Amino acid sequence: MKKAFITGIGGQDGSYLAEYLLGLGYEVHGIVRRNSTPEHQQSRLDGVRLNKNLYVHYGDLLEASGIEKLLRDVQPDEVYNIAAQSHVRISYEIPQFTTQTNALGIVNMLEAVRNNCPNARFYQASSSEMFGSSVDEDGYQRETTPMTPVSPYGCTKVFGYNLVRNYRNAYKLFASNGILFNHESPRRGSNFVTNKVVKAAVRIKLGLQDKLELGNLDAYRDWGHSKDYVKAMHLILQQDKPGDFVVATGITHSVGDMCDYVFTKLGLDYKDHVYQNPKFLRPEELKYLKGDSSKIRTLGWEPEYTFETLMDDMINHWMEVYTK
Ligand code: G4F
Repeated sequence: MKKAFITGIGGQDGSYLAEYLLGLGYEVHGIVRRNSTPEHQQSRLDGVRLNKNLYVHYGDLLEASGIEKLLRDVQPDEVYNIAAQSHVRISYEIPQFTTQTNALGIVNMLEAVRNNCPNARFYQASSSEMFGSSVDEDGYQRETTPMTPVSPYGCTKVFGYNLVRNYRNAYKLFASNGILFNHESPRRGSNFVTNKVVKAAVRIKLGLQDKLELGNLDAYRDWGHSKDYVKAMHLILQQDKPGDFVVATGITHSVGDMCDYVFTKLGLDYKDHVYQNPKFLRPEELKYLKGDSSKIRTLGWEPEYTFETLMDDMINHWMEVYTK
């Protein structure tokens, strides 16, 4: 039985990845940070909580000795580093915490692997936010596109990406980067724009609120479904050699287009309900993302969800929450 170790197992990607790996017959270990409301902390794992092959431990990327001990005891075959301070706008409010978690955290993880399970394969959750203001002439970002990040979060992710490449070359670790474009689902935190919009639109439809405040409606994102993207993470670690892989749908929509799709689907006009609040603008905005994922598609990865079926999944989720 293969063993996987997942940081951030309680999050959107971590929980879908745990379900996927348990389904493939893995023994899955993961860490969650202690907080004062344990009822909510592992709610995304409700579907697999009783699985006898799932082990959830307390841990933190910044608690290096704890990570070292866990990896020494578990001896995983695969390590997925998904934990992060992942909210871009909030990274401007807490840049030091973001840097510690996302940058020092990856140092701690790579050192822990190197010292305790050097044959484990290591996946790093790198991000399209690393590209920042760079777009190739044909309008896509790909593995070769220069990285010019435009947020504290993006800068920390470039650091992690580079360190993974450095440890791969210096210590011959099997360490790979998945450069994932935005990926969403009903499990997305509702302070990210897709779930914020879908949840509010459903509440407006049901008469539970009447307006929605957003930031920039003109930014473009390449949105896929997290369920498809965790399969790419696993695939990246099944290759003969480590490497760096863009994971994206190749289709981009503006935030305004996304609002239009969601509100129209519910029989509403978003222009009657959406207002701009400067509080949700960013000091520097990443304006445009569209990924070329040809490299991973040659390995057999293909998303099952489209933008429309992704949004429909989220609409159905919130409808169920508010009408059951
Ligand atoms: O949903 P978002 O907050 O995602 P963002 O900033 O693109 O980051 C996500 O994707 C990255 C991959 O590229 C990940 F690395 C990262 O961890 C995270 O998962 O914002 C999307 C867009 C932005 O342009 C933002 O300015 O939506 C715009 N937006 C407009 N109004 C808003 C809002 N975003 C949020 N969160 N809240 C708003 O009210």
